[in-house]
Amino acid sequence: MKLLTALTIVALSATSYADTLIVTANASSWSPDVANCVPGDVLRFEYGTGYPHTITSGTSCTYDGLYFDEPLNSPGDYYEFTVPDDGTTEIPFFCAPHCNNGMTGVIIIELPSECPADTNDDGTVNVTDILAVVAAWGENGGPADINGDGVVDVTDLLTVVDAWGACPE
Ligand SMILES: [Cu+2]
Repeated sequence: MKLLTALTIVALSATSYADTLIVTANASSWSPDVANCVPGDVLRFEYGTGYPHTITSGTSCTYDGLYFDEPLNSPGDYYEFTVPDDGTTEIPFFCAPHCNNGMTGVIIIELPSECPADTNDDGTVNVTDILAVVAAWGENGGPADINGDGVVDVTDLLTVVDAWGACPE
């Protein structure tokens, strides 16, 4: 079982597929103004057009002092923010000069499942999940692609075996 655990850890740790999402500062809006992402993704806030902007975290047009407050003054300016992996699910942001014109947005962070090997979400990792992995063998993605690496294969099977039993509450 130690070997299985080691293999699973290797498989899981090799599966950070960070994306970069561009958020553009327009004259008085962000596009997109809702940025859906997962922890580890990079948000790249870019100057697009209009008068100088800022990318500032917080609500009610007030910097929260938590994440960022950076200028986006002219073409070529950008600020990159790595989405935190601390359980945060929402980070509101705005542009200070244009916040009152509605230049606001929000980062929505989808947290990873606590029990990814539970392919059918019934609260238990059991033979049903083994069968789901076998049935989806070789497919690209889907719930049986437990480690999210784009293919259902032996690492997913090992993850099921290693997570056998009830999911953590
Ligand atoms: Cu602005």
